[in-house]
Amino acid sequence: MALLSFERKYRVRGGTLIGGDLFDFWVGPFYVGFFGVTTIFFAVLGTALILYGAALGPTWNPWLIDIQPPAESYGLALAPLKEGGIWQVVTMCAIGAFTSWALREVEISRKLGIGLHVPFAFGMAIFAYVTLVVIRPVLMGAWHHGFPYGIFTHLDWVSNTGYKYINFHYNPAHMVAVSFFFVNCFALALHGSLILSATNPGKGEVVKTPEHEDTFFRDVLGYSIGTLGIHRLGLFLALSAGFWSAICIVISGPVWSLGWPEWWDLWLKLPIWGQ
Ligand code: 07D
Ligand code: 07D
Repeated sequence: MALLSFERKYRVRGGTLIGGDLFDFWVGPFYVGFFGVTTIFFAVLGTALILYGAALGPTWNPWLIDIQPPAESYGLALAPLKEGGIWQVVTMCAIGAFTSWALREVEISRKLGIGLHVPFAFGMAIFAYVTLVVIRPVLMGAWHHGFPYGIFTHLDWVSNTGYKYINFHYNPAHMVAVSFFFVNCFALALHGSLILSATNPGKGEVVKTPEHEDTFFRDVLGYSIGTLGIHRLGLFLALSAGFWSAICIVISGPVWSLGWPEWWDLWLKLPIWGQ
């Protein structure tokens, strides 16, 4: 079926979460919906505030523009716009825009009658972001602990926060998260190359079936996870990377405030070494 006739069949009203038919229409290829409108609202307001913050700052160099969170003395209170308040409103706008985008994905999935896997997956990225700028700062008692919005300054934050815990590599949840990121790359390399090897043949050759793909892995490893299974595994690996990232940062401070190398001293404190 040509893409356009397929789209015509599925471009029907319904499936919205809020607002009924009010924004249930398309503009060109884009579904609008209530959450499309709220996404645009928050994204435009947030960007305008970043531009305002940039105008107050010393540079228009896009790499160096920097919107800092409030000083620690403001705790969990609202700060004046020019003293971290911009960061606070930008954070609200970012959460508003990301959540609206996820809910727009839910509405589109409902219209198509497909699962909610895509919004769920994006939800994990939102969870990691909210952990960095809301959950951990709240647990530590000050918005100050959120990361600044700037291409280079957010790198400074990651580095400084890492060194506060002496060697962030010793954070066990960071180890799990990093390993998941690495295995994602490994899995995508295997999956992408396998699919291309079977479905993008040389001139004059026929496209091969999934049986060929399964057989390749059975011959190599004795087992093939299968066509559906590989996507389940891929989603699990990707969500795990984001999940363990959120865990590794939320425990840094609220749960463990010493250097991460010291955490491993628990080994020496195990009762089996008892005096
Ligand atoms: C490829 C999907 C497309 C997304 C892209 C990002 C913006 C920001 C903002 C002008 C993989 C678009 C970027 C809209 C413009 C202004 C003010 C996803 C893809 C292309 N980071 N980070 C980058 C964000 C955090 C870290 C690049 C966002 C944490 C390190 C880009 C967030 C920590 C490095 C960027 C966020 C952290 C980067 C490329 C939010 C831990 C790099 C991103 C909302 C997670 C790399 C100069 C990329 C770099 C980089 C954006 C959060 C660490 C600017 C939007 C606080 C160590 N980050 N980041 O490709 O080159 O992602 O930096 O949480 O080395 Mg970051
Ligand atoms: C937060 C992004 C959310 C994005 C959203 C969407 C837009 C729209 C529009 C494109 C989570 C944004 C969308 C803006 C764009 C258009 C049109 C993703 C988020 C909602 N580390 N480390 C991690 C490694 C070191 C440190 C995570 C490796 C050092 C700290 C990951 C190494 C020290 C923190 C990771 C390494 C250190 C982390 C990041 C190697 C510094 C965190 C991934 C090889 C001296 C952060 C939740 C992530 C974290 C984090 C990997 C080294 C410190 C596991 C591979 C030793 C302080 N590090 N790290 O979280 O866990 O993605 O954040 O050396 O806070 Mg680390």
